[in-house]
Amino acid sequence: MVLDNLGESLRGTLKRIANAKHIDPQLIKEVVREIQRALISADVNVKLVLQLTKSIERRALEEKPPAGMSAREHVVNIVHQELSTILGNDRRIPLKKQVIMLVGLYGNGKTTTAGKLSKYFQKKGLRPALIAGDVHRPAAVDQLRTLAEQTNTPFYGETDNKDTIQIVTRGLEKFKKSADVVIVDTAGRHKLDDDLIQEMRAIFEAVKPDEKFLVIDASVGQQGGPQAKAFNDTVGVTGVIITKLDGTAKGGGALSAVAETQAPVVFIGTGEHIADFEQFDANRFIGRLLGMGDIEGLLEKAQEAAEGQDMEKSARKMMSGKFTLHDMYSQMEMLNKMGPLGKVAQMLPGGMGQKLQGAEMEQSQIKMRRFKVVMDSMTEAEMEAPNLIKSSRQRRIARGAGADVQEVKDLLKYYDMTKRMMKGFGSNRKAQRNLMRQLKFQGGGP
Ligand SMILES: Nc1nc2c(ncn2[C@@H]2O[C@H](COP(=O)(O)OP(=O)(O)O)[C@@H](O)[C@H]2O)c(=O)[nH]1
Ligand SMILES: [Mg+2]
Repeated sequence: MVLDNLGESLRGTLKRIANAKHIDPQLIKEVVREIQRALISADVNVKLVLQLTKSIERRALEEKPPAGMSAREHVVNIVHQELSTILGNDRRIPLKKQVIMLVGLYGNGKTTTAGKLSKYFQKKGLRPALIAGDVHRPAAVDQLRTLAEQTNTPFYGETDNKDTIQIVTRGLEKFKKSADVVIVDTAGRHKLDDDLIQEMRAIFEAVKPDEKFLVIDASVGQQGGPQAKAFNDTVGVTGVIITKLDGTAKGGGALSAVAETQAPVVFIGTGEHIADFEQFDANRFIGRLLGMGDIEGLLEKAQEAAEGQDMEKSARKMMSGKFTLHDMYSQMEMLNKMGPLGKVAQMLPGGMGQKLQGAEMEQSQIKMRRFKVVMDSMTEAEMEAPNLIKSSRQRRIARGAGADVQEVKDLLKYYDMTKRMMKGFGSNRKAQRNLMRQLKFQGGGP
């Protein structure tokens, strides 16, 4: 696996957390030190490592685990989140008709990557084609032709022509109809010099590629950062492909340094063979490093724990007939989260939602937002027992919310109506089940 050593030490560290009887400051300190060691030996920038581990330590000591999450899971989750911020910065390439150009320094893996990309798109059901735009070395055209044959990809190249733009233009014309994704390989240099910049710019202008991928060899380590930045600043890249992540201890350096430049990593190369190539998904990548089978599940759990449980609890409470302004408030938030009001309203009894349409719907959404502002200037006691709110309190609340008294009255009227409706709803089993199912589906509770 990529970054084997890093992964091994991180997994070992997380195991310690998982096996610990309790999470105490001493353990967290040790764990943080281990993570530091692991990252530094994977060549991640020392300053970055210190920042990251400080943040892990602080959060692990200060933040309370969200409801439904154990202290251990919480710490693991923090480690994952913080690692994602330094190694993660990905971008998904749309599966559509497009022209992709590969740029980068000599020997970094452009031509090989062209072949790998072709295979990748084939697997996704798209028709790729390859164009050889490296005219400086005769062998380059043959190298790409061989890759094209290996992958059964239509190919265009000219061996006795030095005019890259002419070649590429002809190639594009040839594949206009017959290919979905045209991949253009280009020449490199030993460094990013004026000649290379000129050539890239001229080709960009002629080709107008949808994607400009910079190919970087992971063994440059932290130098990958300045390289990505230099290319990005001079010609603009839409994605970075980091190659040779298989054979180097410096992979962590390259990945984190590139992430820092804000240029998104789109693919990684993990070997010389066509198949040694994968889409870069920061979350999954880190999950694998940490040896977590279902990191996504854990992340979702973290989010839902915070939101979902409250949602379901308050839904049950509302239907039981106990219904305060607090409940109405969270109900409004819940409806917001559940998306289009219309869809939710349709689940309500008596089809009362179906009458709300277009402008009316918008109106009622604005009104809800206003209501929340009004409720924000109520006291706890008033929220719990709205019948306390007589005219002098109404005036005070209105003033506090920058509303007029009528709005407060409207809110109270709406509250009464909702309360009555909720009671009715509570006795309607089928609608109840529907709502609970929907809450669960939307990410509510366990
Ligand atoms: N181990 C490994 N080797 C790679 C990878 N990608 C490319 N290479 C090798 O790197 C060398 C240079 O690759 P090439 O595609 O010709 O680079 P270009 O000059 O940028 O076109 C070749 O020997 C490739 O086999 C990779 O992901 N892993
Ligand atoms: Mg090449």
